[in-house]
Amino acid sequence: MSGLRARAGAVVAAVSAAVLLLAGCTQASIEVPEPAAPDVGIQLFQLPWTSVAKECETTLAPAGIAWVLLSPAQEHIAADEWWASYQPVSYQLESRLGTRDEFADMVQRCNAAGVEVIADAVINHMTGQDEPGAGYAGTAYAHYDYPGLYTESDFHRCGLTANDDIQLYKNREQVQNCELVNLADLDTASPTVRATIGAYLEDLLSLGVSGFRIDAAKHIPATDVEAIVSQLPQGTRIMSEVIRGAGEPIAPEEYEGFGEVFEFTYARELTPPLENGVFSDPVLSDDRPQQVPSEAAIVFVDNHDTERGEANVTARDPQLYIIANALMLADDYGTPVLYSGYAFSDRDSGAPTDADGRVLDASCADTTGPVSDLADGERTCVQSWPAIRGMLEFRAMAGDAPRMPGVDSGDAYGFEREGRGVVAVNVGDDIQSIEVPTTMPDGAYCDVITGGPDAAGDGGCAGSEYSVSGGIAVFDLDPGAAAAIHLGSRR
Ligand code: ARE
Repeated sequence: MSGLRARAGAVVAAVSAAVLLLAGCTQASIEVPEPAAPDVGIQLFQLPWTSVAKECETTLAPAGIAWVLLSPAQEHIAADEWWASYQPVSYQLESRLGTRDEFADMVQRCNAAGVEVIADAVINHMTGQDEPGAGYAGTAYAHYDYPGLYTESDFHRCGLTANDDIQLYKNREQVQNCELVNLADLDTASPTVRATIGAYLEDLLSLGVSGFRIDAAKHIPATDVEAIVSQLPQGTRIMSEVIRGAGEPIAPEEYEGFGEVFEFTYARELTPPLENGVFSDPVLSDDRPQQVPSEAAIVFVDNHDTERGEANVTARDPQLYIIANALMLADDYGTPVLYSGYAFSDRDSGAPTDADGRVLDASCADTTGPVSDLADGERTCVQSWPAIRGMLEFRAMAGDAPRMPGVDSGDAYGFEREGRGVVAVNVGDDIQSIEVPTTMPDGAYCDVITGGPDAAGDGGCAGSEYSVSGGIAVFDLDPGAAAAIHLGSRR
């Protein structure tokens, strides 16, 4: 926490200095509010612990990112595919992403930099292989071998009765259809299994992590997840992965009582207008009938599953990706988590490894990108993109200011965070002008997506400049452009 406060303080100092520099300019100086504490997270997919530590220090903390979501840390099957990480064989912290010591050092360094760590906890299942064998990375099979491993709860999800359960329980062939992609389901109703999972989560907490993504939470009854996490210290952050599915009986709302949930509907509603140019409030505003309340929602443009599946907008189209992320970061719904992965042409391909199967270190430059023609395995490094950095600043400046109704003009769309900032995007093929009502003071503002105020501090803009006059912000946007101005980016 102290790191977060220190960082917010540094931003205030920088902004005040900028305001002082305005003396002598033609624009009257304005009072710039204190930026809000960072709340945005980032998923660093399949990044080794040594590299995560470095990113916390060199890119995440400077960008004002509050927390990092890791890939699973558990010992897992030996396989080249990235999803080997989701087939644990033990609760030891030894994986292709690093050793226990490297994990502990990473958490300590991230925390020291003011970045909290959220571990990806795979507690629904162990590996899918029937017998321990040569395919395993390690030798600890104790949990896989538990009697009562196969949960009855998943049978109920398949519409089976208790009697069916008893029969099916004995027949591995038949139960497989009720398990998540043939993975050996843990009996999370069992006190022994709960205690073992609890001990694993406590172990991670003892190393300094702040909370957990509960992988495949939808496949664990909410009461079981609650029973496990309620034993953890107060303040442990819990983010359940419960993919909302049309017509499915298990919904994220069941998991809201004891933490946050990933709200998959957000991206599903955010991205179609970006492709067809038809924006309609309130789809992008506060009134979101298909979504959990804002305080329970973790929102994202894509993640490691959806960039290989349902996501229409990913880093493969950087321009549209910036637009989507800009709208998400500018908005007041949910807690955003950015996604930073690697380029691939085969959905199964793991991140590049050394001869021993350990994922290679990778680091992102200070501020650069996006690079649109990445080779397979190269990292997208969204945390380094100046556009993303600018939007994180915008979000800090917007604070808790209300999100005003959106306006559209042709293929352009924009909205204000009342009195604090305005964002506008153009998803069409032509230059588009859009006027967004605002209560921001008249003046010339630097667009923070194309670089914000000049680094030289001479009152100029590194990129585009837009003006506010008489309660209207006017943007002339190139095809595929996004723009954002805020009180701290006034010239
Ligand atoms: C792999 C192979 C399988 C094989 C299995 C066992 O791909 O063919 O049967 O191993 O040998 C990841 C990969 C999987 C991989 C698995 C284990 O994505 O391909 O299987 O690791 O190595 C549902 C769940 C949701 C889950 C998604 C993938 O509800 O929880 O499926 N997401 C998490 C992680 C994944 C991970 C797992 C869970 C498993 O984020 O990365 O799988 O730990 C609708 C439904 C959703 C459903 C979704 C996709 O939207 O509403 O419930 O999500 O479709 O099917």
